[in-house]
Amino acid sequence: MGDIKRTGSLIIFMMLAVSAWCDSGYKLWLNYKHEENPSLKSQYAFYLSNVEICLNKFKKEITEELERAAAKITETEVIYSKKPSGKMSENGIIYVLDKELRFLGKEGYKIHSSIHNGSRVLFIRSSSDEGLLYATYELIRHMQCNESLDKIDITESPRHTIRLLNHWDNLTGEIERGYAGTTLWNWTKLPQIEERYVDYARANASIGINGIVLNNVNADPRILRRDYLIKIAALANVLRRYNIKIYLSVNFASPMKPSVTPEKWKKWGGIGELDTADPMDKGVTKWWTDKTAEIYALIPDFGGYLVKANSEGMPGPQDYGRSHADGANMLARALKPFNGILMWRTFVYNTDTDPDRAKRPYKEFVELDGKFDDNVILQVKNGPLDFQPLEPVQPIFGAMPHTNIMAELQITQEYLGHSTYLVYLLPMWRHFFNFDTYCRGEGSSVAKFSTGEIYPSKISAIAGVANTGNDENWCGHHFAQANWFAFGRLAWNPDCDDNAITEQWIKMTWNCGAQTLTTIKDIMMPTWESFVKSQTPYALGITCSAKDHFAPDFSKRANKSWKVTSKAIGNERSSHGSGYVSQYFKPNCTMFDNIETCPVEMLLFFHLVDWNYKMKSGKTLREEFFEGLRSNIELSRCNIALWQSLKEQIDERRFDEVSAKLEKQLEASQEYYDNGNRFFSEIADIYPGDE
Ligand code: GCW
Repeated sequence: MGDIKRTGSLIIFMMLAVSAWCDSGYKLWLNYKHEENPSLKSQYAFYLSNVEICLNKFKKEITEELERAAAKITETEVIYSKKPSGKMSENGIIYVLDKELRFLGKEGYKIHSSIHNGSRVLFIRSSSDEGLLYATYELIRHMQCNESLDKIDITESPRHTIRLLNHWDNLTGEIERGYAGTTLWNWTKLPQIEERYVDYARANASIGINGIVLNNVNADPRILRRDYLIKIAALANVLRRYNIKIYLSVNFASPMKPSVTPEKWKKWGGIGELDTADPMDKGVTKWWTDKTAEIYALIPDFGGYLVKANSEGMPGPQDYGRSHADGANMLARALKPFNGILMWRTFVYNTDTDPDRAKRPYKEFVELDGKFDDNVILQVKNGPLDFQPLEPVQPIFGAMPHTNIMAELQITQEYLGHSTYLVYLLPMWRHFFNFDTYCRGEGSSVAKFSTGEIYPSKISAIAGVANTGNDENWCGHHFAQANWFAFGRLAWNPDCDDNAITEQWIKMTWNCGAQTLTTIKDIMMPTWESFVKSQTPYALGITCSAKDHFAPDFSKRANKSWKVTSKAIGNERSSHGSGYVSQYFKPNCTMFDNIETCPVEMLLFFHLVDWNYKMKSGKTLREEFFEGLRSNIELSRCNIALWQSLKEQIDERRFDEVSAKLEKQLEASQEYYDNGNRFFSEIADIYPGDE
């Protein structure tokens, strides 16, 4: 008997040890864990022992999620109340569809506890099924974060109506700028469904994402072929269960016969029968109308199209002497009868437009204000260049009052160290959202603009370029999961509290221990600023290699992306230079124009500055600049030590994997520094430049 007991305990011990070691990060922030605090554990169990869920279209998903959470957090089963609605006589949770809450919008909800018939009841109310789904994740989040439910009183509604992830996944499997394996979409097996799709949908729903663009903006026309559409429809059936719509990136030349596709687009070909993709051609219009109807017949809640046109070699209306508006409206009209939207990217930088690349998107698009149909949204990258570690806000935000505009942020770390560096992007996005555009006078922040507070008639939407792949932990780096999480939470509400988001992520992903919380926050918070100082000091511009956007290549970028001589460094975009500053509203244009009032972190984006320029710190630019270049090395070292201090608090596998990443990051930081330091001290000092 004793032996059996011992063997049993040994097996349990081994299972626990293996599961502790085996935490692969697959569960992300939905990593439900046993609640350590006995009084909270029994409180949660108490509520979960009497749950009444009204009929709604997500009832199955809500039930399953509550059960999954209960099994781990409280280690109990959810018990469902048999009483009819509102008649509950013991502690419990009641889900109510409540039309009075319509003012919270289609996805808003309320969670509040109250004494009801003498019992403590948690009411989850929404005027919509969607709200009940989102509220469930909020409720579970509270449990994961060790918060009491007894006095809970939350009212929420999303500030962007459309909250998207954009996948840059190719049909061939690889992901453009993806650093976490290959695509999640198994095109060979689809329409067969994999469990991973459900987990992907759950993760997104838990942070409020309600749409995904499935494929790369460098779009392969084959995505619109019927065989692919059938596969996509199967995927849509899974995602719909979590309130997620599918959108597709489409290639403007899709209607063309492959044999007539011009040489420059040969890479793609077309999938149609036409000799042209001219948006004014009747055959082209009909092709898109028919194709769109075919999609909606298969996927009735299809979201719409995303288009990259006349950019980096992609076909577009300008190839036929037509404007962006002509191209966008033609597609928007095909989508209109089905309430679909057309997202048209403003990421263009044709050299003929202006010698200063930063000026090009604004120059091409702002003059088209008012010319786009009402279901067209321009998708605008946060900065004027290209997802650099730091750029000023793209001046198109606020400058097109008669056009729908949405921001495109990048979650995947294309220019921010791929999945080798731990860089937490929330502070970068905060910088973006807080910027005051002054488009309607003071207080016209990007957050207000983006959420439709400034132009309320506009569609409010936001997109983040996804950092997911088929790596077991989804994002390549366990800490890159934080960027996916933070993006979703900001898309839901760009004014939410940064500290709260960060703490939630840490508690949900790792554990609620005080040491874990403070140490991980200390690790994450300075990472973006440090990265900027080392790789894009004072918003200088691109410093990495053109090949991979990772390795350092200061010398190749010098005097192409930015200027440097032995006397000065930067970009002259003031009124004495390219005049880019004039694209901003007053007083931003004058603030950026004057070297003394230009925000220091943006100094080299706007000005060519003498190396001996006195900075606010009292040091010269040269001194500060060189110090900054070292910053990633110092932070990497410090973060290695901080992480090591958590050895006892973190499960073994994830601990080791993060340790290995941090070591790699240190090596990469050293290499970057050496390249920059060598270039600036040995070359720039004697560099003649062109002055
Ligand atoms: O920065 C560039 C990237 C391309 C990307 C492009 C874009 C999808 O290097 O890989 O293409 O931006 O945003 O269209």
